[in-house]
Amino acid sequence: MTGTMRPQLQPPLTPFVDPLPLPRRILAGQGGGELTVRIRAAAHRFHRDLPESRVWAYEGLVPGPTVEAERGQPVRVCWRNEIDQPYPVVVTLAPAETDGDGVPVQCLPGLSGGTPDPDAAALTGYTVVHLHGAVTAAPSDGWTENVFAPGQHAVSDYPMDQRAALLWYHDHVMGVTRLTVYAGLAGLWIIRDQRERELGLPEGPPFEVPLLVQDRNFGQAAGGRLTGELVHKTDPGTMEAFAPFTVVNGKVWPVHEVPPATYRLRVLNGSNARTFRLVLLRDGRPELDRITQIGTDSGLLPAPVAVPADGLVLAPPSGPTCSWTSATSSRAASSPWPTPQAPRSTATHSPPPVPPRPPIQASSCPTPTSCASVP
Ligand SMILES: [Cu+2]
Repeated sequence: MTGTMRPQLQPPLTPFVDPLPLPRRILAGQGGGELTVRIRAAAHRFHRDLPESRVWAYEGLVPGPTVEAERGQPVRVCWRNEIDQPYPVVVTLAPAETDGDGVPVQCLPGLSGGTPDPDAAALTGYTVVHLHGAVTAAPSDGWTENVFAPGQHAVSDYPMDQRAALLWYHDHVMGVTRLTVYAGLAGLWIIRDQRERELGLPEGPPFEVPLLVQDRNFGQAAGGRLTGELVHKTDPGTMEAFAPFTVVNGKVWPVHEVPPATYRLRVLNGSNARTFRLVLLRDGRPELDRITQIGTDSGLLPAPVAVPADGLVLAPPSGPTCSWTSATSSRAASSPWPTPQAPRSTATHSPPPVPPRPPIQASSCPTPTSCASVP
């Protein structure tokens, strides 16, 4: 058993030290429903104590900007493929399913004796974008073979003729979607409508909080130090990666301090395979009476329902919405590691919320005649 395959009983990264990032917003209506999203190679820091990781990401951001659209107002997106760097993730198959102590090697940092997959390293940045959950005509639906190369772009028309919901957009290339989404190609998309607005739910920051939950793994140097290089590791018995670090809005185990209020959490599990069970805790104990599920993948539920006593199960990819009345600070995601001490309550003297960043102005798209043809 090598050092890298020893079970890690303490998290190798300190939880709850990075502030929860709120994804940048694009209000589609501000640009007349036309916008351009660049698909780029970039650097991203997943945790305070990690070096920067190389990623492929929409606008170079992990997660990509959240597009906010209105029912009945079509959106045209010009997806520009500007990827100019090699595939940023080390893909590997570890030689064993478990280490000498019975711990799945997938749940350990580093390569666990696996060698880098040369086929993954050779990915050239072909892309296609699928808006998951949208009612979309075939030419704009991001089918897996409708790829376009670096230097090309594709235009997609989204009618937005469906009820309010939380969707997400992600890469969808045939056979390698798990790898390209893992590299960072994912972002949220919110549809709003009048019916939902009549309910008076929180809309936008600070009381509507999008949470894109994913699991990620990182390389490990000889001394055990994490390198920041993204690692996608499977083992001989499992086709999918179950990575050990829970990443929310691009940060490992972030923390979000909030003043007492009612919050709307828009949660989406964008992992390849991992299922999460979300529980609202105070001092390590569930607080079921202060959180209610009001929505699911395709929009609002007919009526609010209580969150189950053992938590809200979130299979990938799925996106329930919860309304949460807060009297203290929140933790954005659970971790596979022992839970550290709960923070002290900040119920009545919380700092004011960080002012939200201004939304990105939607920019116009090239005329369709100048665009790559999408079969
Ligand atoms: Cu999808």
